[in-house]
Order: sequence, then C-alpha cells, then structure tokens
Amino acid sequence: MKLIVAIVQAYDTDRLLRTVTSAGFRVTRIQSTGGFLRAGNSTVFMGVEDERVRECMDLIHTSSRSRVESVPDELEEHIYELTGGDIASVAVGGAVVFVLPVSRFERISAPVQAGSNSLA
Ligand code: 2BA
Ligand code: 2BA
Repeated sequence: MKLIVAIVQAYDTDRLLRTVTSAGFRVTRIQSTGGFLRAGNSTVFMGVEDERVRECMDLIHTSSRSRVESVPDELEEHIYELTGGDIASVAVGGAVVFVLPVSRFERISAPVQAGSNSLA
C-alpha cells in the first residue's frame, strides 16, 4: 500500500474528490495553506493499493488544472525578500503529489452501539 498525499488548489478539490471516490478510492481531505502565496489549498490523503497507484495518479492528473495566480500586494515585499525577485504572478498546480510507502495499515473498530450516536 502507498499513501498518496496530493496538494491541490481549492477550486479543483470538489472535482478531484468526486472523481476518485467514483472510482472506489477512499480519501480524506484537509484544508491547508500554501506557504508562499498564503492562499487556501487542500491536502488530500489516499491510502491506495500498490496496483492502483498509477490509476489514482492519472485521476489526480485529469482533475487538476494549472493556473497563473497573482501575488497579493501585501505579500510582494515578503516574496521579494524570499526570492530576491520581483515576482508578480506564479504558475500554481495542477497538483503537487507525494507517494509514501505505508509500513502498516489498520482499521481499528469498536462495537457499534445500537440506538445511540453519542459517546456519553
Ligand atoms: P504555495 O507555497 O503557496 O506556492 C504557490 C506557487 O508559488 C507554487 O506552485 C510555485 O509556482 C510558486 N512558488 C512557491 N515557492 C516558490 C519559491 N520559493 N520561489 C518561486 N516560486 C515559488 P506549486 O509549485 O504548484 O505549489 C502549489 C502548492 O503546493 C504550494 O503553495 C504548497 O502549498 C504546496 N507545495 C509545493 N511544493 C511543496 C513541497 N515541496 N512541500 C510541501 N508543499 C509543497
Ligand atoms: P469517509 O470517506 O467519509 O467514509 C466514512 C465511512 O463510509 C467509512 O468508514 C466506510 O465505512 C464507508 N465507506 C467509505 N468509502 C466507502 C466505499 N468506497 N465503499 C464502501 N464503504 C465506504 P471508515 O472506513 O472507518 O473510514 C473513516 C474515514 O477514514 C473516512 O471517511 C476517510 O476520511 C478516512 N479513510 C478511510 N480509509 C481511507 C483511505 N484508504 N485513505 C484515506 N482516508 C481513508
């Protein structure tokens, strides 16, 4: 098994979740923020069997678009200090993807309590 960690742009997230869940992949989405543009993006975790990693990567590829984003005025100085360049816009996405080996996967289940959805 591999853990695919994909950082995708906010506007691509819903399409990606629909596409991968329709193909039977399980997924967890966390809202995140890019360190450079300080804009919201999504980090998507998918535990995937080895033989389906390629298929999953292809679905991420088809669901993610590249865009050119303007650097917000308030970050221009910070970005100049960081890069030494006068950067007004950057190409963002499609997706930044890490594929990690999983040494162990477990689903820990407790008995379901009938008629109660409370932990009390
Ligand atoms: P941000 O850090 O907000 O970066 C947005 C875009 O700004 C990047 O797009 C890239 O085009 C540009 N950029 C970032 N750092 C730069 C730098 N030091 N100099 C010049 N340009 C820079 P992407 O590369 O497509 O990355 C999109 C988002 O993916 C990033 O948002 C960040 O949240 C994440 N990401 C990218 N590489 C990562 C890495 N190695 N580790 C963790 N997260 C990463
Ligand atoms: P959800 O994706 O919202 O899934 C909630 C529950 O719905 C799951 O509980 C499972 O019982 C059922 N379910 C989800 N996808 C299904 C499918 N394709 N076919 C049949 N039943 C399905 P859990 O398995 O205990 O998962 C709880 C949460 O853990 C999931 O919430 C998801 O956020 C995360 N998760 C589970 N497996 C994952 C994986 N392989 N990769 C990433 N996240 C995973």
